[in-house]
Amino acid sequence: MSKHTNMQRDVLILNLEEQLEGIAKDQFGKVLKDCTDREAYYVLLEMTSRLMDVTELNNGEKKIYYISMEFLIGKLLSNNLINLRVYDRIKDILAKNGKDLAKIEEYEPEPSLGNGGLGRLAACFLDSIATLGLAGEGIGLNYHFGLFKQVFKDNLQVEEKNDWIEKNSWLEKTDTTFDIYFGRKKVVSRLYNMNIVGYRSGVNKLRLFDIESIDEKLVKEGINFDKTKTKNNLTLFLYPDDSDVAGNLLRIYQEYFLVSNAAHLILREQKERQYDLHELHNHAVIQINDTHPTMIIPELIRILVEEKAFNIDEAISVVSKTCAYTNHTILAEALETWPLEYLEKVVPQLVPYIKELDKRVRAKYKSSKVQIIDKEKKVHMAFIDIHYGFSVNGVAAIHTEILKNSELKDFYKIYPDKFNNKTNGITFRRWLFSCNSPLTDFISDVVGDGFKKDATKLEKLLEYKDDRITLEKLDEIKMLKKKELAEYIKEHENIEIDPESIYDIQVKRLHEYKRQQMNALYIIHKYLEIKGGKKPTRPITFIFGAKAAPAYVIAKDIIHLILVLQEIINNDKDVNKYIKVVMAQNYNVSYAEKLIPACDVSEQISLASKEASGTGNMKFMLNGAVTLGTDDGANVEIHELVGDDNIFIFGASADEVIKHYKKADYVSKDYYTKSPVIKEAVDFIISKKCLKVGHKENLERLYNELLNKDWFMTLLDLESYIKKKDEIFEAYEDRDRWRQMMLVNIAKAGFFSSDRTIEEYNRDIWKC
Ligand code: Z57
Repeated sequence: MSKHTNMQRDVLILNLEEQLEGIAKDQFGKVLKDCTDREAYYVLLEMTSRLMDVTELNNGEKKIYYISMEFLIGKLLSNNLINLRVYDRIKDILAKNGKDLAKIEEYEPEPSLGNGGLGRLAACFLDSIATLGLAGEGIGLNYHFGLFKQVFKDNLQVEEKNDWIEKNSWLEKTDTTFDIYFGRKKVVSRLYNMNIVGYRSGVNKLRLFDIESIDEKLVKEGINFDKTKTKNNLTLFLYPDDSDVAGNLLRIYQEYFLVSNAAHLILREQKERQYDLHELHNHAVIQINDTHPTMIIPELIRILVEEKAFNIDEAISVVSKTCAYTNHTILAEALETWPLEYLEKVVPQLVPYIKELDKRVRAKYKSSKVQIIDKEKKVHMAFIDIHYGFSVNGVAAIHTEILKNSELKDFYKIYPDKFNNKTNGITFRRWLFSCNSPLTDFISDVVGDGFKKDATKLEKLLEYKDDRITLEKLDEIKMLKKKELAEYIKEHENIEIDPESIYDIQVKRLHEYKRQQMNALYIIHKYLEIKGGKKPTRPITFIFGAKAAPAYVIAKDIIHLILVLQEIINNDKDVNKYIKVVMAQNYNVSYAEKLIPACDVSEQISLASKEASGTGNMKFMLNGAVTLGTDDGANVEIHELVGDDNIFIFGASADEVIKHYKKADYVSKDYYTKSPVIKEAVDFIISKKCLKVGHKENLERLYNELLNKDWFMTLLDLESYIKKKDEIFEAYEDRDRWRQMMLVNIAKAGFFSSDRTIEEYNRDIWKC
């Protein structure tokens, strides 16, 4: 950091209180004490922006461009204050003025720029890239209504637009605009910047592109709008699909708009720095986040050839050395394949280049399995990335192995050196320091605050594994967080829950492979047991949070079932003393920050082989929850780290599941007929009790799906799930043992810091 900015920063920080009063005076003509919480929020926004403006930009000879359709950044105020090292002082000044930072924060709208794990990962990565002082930026889109807001009506999910952008926000409008062409059709873009400040480090930029000609009035009812008016609708919404991508022209418009802007921005910067474009790979590395930004490859090649006088061989060579691809899923639905016809319609200028790339592959490799354009004239976007990028990475050890040995094995044979694993991580600044300050402070008291820069230092906690006082204190903090959550749920869902009950939490996008339906079947099983006179030792609160893609019918049926169970169980006097169900409305990053610190049992129950990594699993562990899960994604690595004694693993292995798929021998009905426990639970879905408060159509469809399809093998694992879950609830009663498990989980979570992940990306891929 230069002396100049350091000094400016010191001056600001020395006079924080005066500054805040000055801003309050300027903006509202009041002293801070008299400001409303909302006004105080704007004062803090301005203060934080000033501090960021005098923090040095991270710089370097080579820059990382993390291109992604999603950046699920969450609220930024607390995080920015933490990273700028003024959090405690601001808190004190506010307290002196009768204000509570937590209350003020409620007025910050949550940016709605991502669906789930992939978008949240991108946000954690930006935090770590900045923290490690790497020159890097995110490039994405500025969706006006982002992902929909979820409301429950009549036990169903209803989608509303999420109007998150305010005049006064973290977004800075810039003077940068580009002409973006779709064939001969032109759209003018506008760049907005957001500062991403590292923890005790410099700042980077998140670049969000928008269209100048946006028309918010196109949105009439809910989230419906005229899909054809590309010039006015392009950045209205984020596609609400997580993992399954609807084949839709507008999505291709959005993707091309993103990458064409990115290409312009990157090339402009090379020019400003007077770099030779033949050396692009020495000054820029582009990380392609899933296949969504794949068109950056043909787009860059096109520009180099048509505007920078490259010959095609040179262009392909330099672009291939610049681009790296991350795969986040093996679900076939999520691996984008666009009909060539669609691309011809939206981006005709790219098609000759895509055909050229395809031709070169064809000349070299005969196998039909590795061709970019298949027999049905569909373009396999991932195959462009693999042939014409220099790195392919998976997001957890088991996921990368599956890519190499089954899903992408034909490519692994051709390019063994391109494949590498980068197990996901999370930023501890948000998922510990900010959302759980009592735990953070306590850990600092016990082992010092070295873990704040080097997360592996959390392991020092292990020395206190048998220390009663430490273990009791951990439990106290958990109780505090459980009480806070109970209050929040009372206020927001109007449901009363007992902090003495076990909090069992499953929060993540709704998808059949994640198997929320299996959790629901367990709850039915418990309900029937209680009705039959078998009571659990201690009350249990089952908490869910999940949005379903609006077009994903079965996912919405599962939400319906959970809401129906919530109504039946919470209103049944025989039962609600022992179990309760909470379906949190509009689950998002801010809600996660309240749920995760309060969790006892972390539900990570995907069908083995299907969850590429998961990142919620890491956040729960870090906050002292114990995992109930399958050996899938990063659960496998959690399992290895904490050992058999500190995790509850059940169900078929990934190998077994893959075999079932290969042989196509899984018949769900067999499991239903053979097991009375399974039958009873499944039948309850269409029982009179459910039909009374629920909808026949939804419940019957779900019932039939489970019985006749069950593509993600719920019934295969249901019995072992019930058994393990009973076991984990039983284990909770050995309070000393449970506290030890909490401690071990926290102590071993250091590996999952996204700082570690980013160090690995930089060491193996980016080399900045
Ligand atoms: C998404 O959130 C993920 C994968 C996708 O292909 C799409 Br589209 C969206 C998730 C995976 O499902 C998680 O397992 C993973 O942890 C996350 O991406 C980040 O890698």
